[in-house]
Amino acid sequence: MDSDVSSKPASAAKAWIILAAAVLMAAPFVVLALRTGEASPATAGMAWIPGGEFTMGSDKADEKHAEEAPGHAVAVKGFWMDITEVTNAQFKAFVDATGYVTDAEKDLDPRQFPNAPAEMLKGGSLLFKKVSGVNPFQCGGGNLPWWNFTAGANWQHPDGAGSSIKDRMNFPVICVTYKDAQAYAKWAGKRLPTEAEWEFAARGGLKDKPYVWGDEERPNGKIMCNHWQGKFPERDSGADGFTYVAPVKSFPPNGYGLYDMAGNVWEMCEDWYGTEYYKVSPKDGPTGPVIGHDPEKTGYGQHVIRGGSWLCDEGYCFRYRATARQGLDTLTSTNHAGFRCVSDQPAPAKK
Ligand SMILES: [Ca+2]
Ligand SMILES: [Ca+2]
Repeated sequence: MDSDVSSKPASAAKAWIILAAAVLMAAPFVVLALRTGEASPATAGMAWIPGGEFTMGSDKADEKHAEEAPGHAVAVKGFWMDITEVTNAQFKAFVDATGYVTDAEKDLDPRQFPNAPAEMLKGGSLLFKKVSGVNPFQCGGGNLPWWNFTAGANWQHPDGAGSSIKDRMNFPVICVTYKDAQAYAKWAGKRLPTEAEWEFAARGGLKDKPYVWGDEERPNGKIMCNHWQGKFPERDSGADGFTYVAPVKSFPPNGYGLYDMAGNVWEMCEDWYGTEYYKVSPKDGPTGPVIGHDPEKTGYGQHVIRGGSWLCDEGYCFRYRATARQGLDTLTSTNHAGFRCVSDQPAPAKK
């Protein structure tokens, strides 16, 4: 009995000593991490993007990519950015913690869409399917035959009902909408990047380069991102190693340590999409047009997506370039668009 009584304070004291020793041992590493500007827990998996002035967009844009012109001076403040696209594992953690249900998992309200056929009101996403004998340049607007609304396709079942992400936890989450991306960002204590922040970060410290890695599309013959090789939308040779979404970090990072800023999946930005916005954009911290309504395409507006995807070929899309931009219908989820987040946590201490 005596030994029991005396051992309790003794073991408690021992535990405290071990704890204190652990804290003391860890302290130098914490101090070192702060000094060298490494991420704190709030910025784990993120890189500090220092901010600065740059030329956003390009004066060299051809008529197929006129929305990238004109090149114009923009300044952004420093911020943290996820080094990868948000993965299925990360998105699952959010859903597990909150019970969040994505847009693609919900049926639409027929009162809200009285003219839509019943099959279009089921929850689902747009999935890409190869099509033969089509000239993509002759397609446009709502007539893109390689997109198929697939009921039952959502982030957990990205190839449709019965498919699974079990073996794709390090792939970017897809089949989510802008609203889903915003909800994730809020839960994570982060936000979506503005389009200007995204482009500044994508350039990785390089100046006026067409690609996020430099001047040449294939330096020394090497394909630098996950995109489409071959005749779109018919045949993808997969010369880059992938004919679908790739796991994040499958290609080298840019100058800021960010992966897949070109290709893999398009990345949603906070801004509404405006094809003419660069003509009127302010210089300091632009946040996009007030209304991104594009009546040619949709009545519901579009948000900016950046970086291109595994579906971008060299001839038709060609949007795995630093200045490329596109709009995505705000209510639409697809299997070529995801997102990454940024954070306004304090800048790392100077070395
Ligand atoms: Ca590919
Ligand atoms: Ca990407």
